[in-house]
Amino acid sequence: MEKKAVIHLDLDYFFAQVEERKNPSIFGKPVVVCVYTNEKEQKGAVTTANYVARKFGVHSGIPITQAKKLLNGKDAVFLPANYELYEEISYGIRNILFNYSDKIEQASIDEFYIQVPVKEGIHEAEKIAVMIKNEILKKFKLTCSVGIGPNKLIAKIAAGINKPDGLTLVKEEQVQDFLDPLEVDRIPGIGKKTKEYLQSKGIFTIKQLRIADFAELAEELGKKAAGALREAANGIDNSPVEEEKQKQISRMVTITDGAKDALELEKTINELSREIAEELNRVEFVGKVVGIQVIDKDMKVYNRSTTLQSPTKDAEIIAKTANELCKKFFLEKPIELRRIGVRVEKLETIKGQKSLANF
Ligand code: TTP
Ligand code: MG
Repeated sequence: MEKKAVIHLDLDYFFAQVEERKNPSIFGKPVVVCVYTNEKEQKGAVTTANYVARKFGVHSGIPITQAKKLLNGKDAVFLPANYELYEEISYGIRNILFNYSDKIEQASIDEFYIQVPVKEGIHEAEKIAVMIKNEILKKFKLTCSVGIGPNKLIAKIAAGINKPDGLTLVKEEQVQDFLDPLEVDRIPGIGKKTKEYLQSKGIFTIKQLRIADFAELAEELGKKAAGALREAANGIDNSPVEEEKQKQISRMVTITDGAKDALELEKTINELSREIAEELNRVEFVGKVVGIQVIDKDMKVYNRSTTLQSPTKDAEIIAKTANELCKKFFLEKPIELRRIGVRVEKLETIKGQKSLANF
């Protein structure tokens, strides 16, 4: 059987880090990203805070009023959450990952599992993780933390060990030594309540959980929950990386200074469209939506798309549609372009389409 490793990737203080990149002058200050329920009274909750703010006790979920008290006189910056931007970046990161593996599971807006084949050993996965980290840093100027392990559980726990900008590799034979000294709430799913319950039984570390009296735990937590805890404490996790069906094919390039005029841009778009059409042909898909992604010099991301009359894999149709979108975009927003991408979405198999046509 082919050997595999799992990489878990989690962006560091995601919303707040994006805000720091967008506005470098706030770097170094406590930054708190908020969702306001009442704009006037500035009430609501903290979505996340950067590490400077966390030092003062601010974290996800606390009321904004409490964060303001904790950061009183600290020159803190409170910003409203800009979900559209975070979604765009999340989408861009997901696209990067598809260059390294087609087995990707997105677990949240800033967390991904990536399954990679390793023939020679898990160090191959480490190399891939380093390349991914570098590419995310280069394209989005964002750091993330990655964990590499024989399964999803170990990869996820490992990713949380050295934040921010961490990389933690756990080989199969190291799993138990890695887990044993950790506190029980490193296991995903163990929240405050379970932690307190376990502590009341004298169970603080994963090792203590591993050797605890299972019958006693099962009696109080239920057999299923206790069984899950025991498996986790032993580093066992057989859940697969839930591969999503490929929803889109996209290509993107950085625009150098020489390629700023419309004609050069058109050539670039034609080339990207040709590459996408080749890929569509290879995987035998057609797509109904053609989109462009435009990133400006400040990293701001814009997406525009059009639904076609019928699905296509034709380079010329893709190019024509993308060029029209692009012209329209620049008329409406004359930005300084850094990167341009073309994508085809709402993919369906050619076979499926044929049978539909036959029907
Ligand atoms: P997390 O990855 O949990 O947190 P984070 O990226 O801010 O920090 P860390 O470095 O510890 O990974 O969540 C990702 C984003 O999801 C976070 O930036 C904001 C949002 N979020 C909320 O809106 N509410 C919440 O309660 C949590 C936990 C996160
Ligand atoms: Mg995160």
